[in-house]
Amino acid sequence: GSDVLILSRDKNQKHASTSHGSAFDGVFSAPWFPRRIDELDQFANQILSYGAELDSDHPGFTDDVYRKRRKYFADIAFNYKHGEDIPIVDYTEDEIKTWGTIFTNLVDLYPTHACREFNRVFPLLQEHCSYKPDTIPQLRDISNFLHKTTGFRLRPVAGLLSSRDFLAGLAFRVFHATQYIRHSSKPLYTPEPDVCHELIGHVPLFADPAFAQFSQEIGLASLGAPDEWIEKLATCYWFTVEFGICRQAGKLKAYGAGLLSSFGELQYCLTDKPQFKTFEPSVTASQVVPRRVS
Ligand code: NLE
Ligand code: FE2
Repeated sequence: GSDVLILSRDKNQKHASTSHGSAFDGVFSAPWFPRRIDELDQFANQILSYGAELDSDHPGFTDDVYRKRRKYFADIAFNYKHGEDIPIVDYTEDEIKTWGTIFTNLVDLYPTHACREFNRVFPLLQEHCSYKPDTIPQLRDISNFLHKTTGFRLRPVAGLLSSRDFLAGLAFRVFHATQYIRHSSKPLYTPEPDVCHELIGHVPLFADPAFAQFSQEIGLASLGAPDEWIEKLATCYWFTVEFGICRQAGKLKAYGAGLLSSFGELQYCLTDKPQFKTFEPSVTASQVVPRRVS
């Protein structure tokens, strides 16, 4: 299973020591990384920014109701421990309306714009997981669905994680997901992840066995890796899982979650305006990311 990684461990130390066998008879020092799935709990208090601290250019910056709401979601995630049921949230009418706008616009584009794997899973989510315009599905239900399908699980996250922590989650088939929704003034595009991005953009492909495997492998490669490698893996992740486009039956199709959850981007990405580059891990890894929001 993916819950436990069996390696020698040296607890409570920033750098874990891993003894190597004959060829290298010394102690190799690597950055600390979780060996067990419940050690992911430690990431909760080392997030880069907390949910309620919005930048001044955020559409919800001057909206007190929205800020309170963000704080509420951040607290849920902050207090969450591995193995607990993810708390069920009562979304407000306003929030459901935002979800509905996004959902309705996107479903019309999927037959022509989304990759085949996405289109295969999406109807299952509509059928079994309340994917519809008037309900925001609960992370708890989706996590259970994914766990039965590919062993992936969701874990609520209070803010931005470092790339290192985020990728380490994937090694255990854990996807850190936000639970709040974007501000209602800008439904069709947000630069930061929200519940729509996670559930509509990411979840369908985490239910695909090959994609789930690929995602876990990026995570495994990250464990204990030096910072420069983390940066490269995160960049590969960005240009595939987040913004990847593939060719199927001679046509370009989106499979990146950042495209699949944004009406504006999904339309734009298959026009002749964006610059397309072939995925070559060693080259892509060094590509400059214009703006990164994890
Ligand atoms: N642009 C995406 C959306 O509007 O859903 C979110 C991208 C998060 C990396
Ligand atoms: Fe994402």
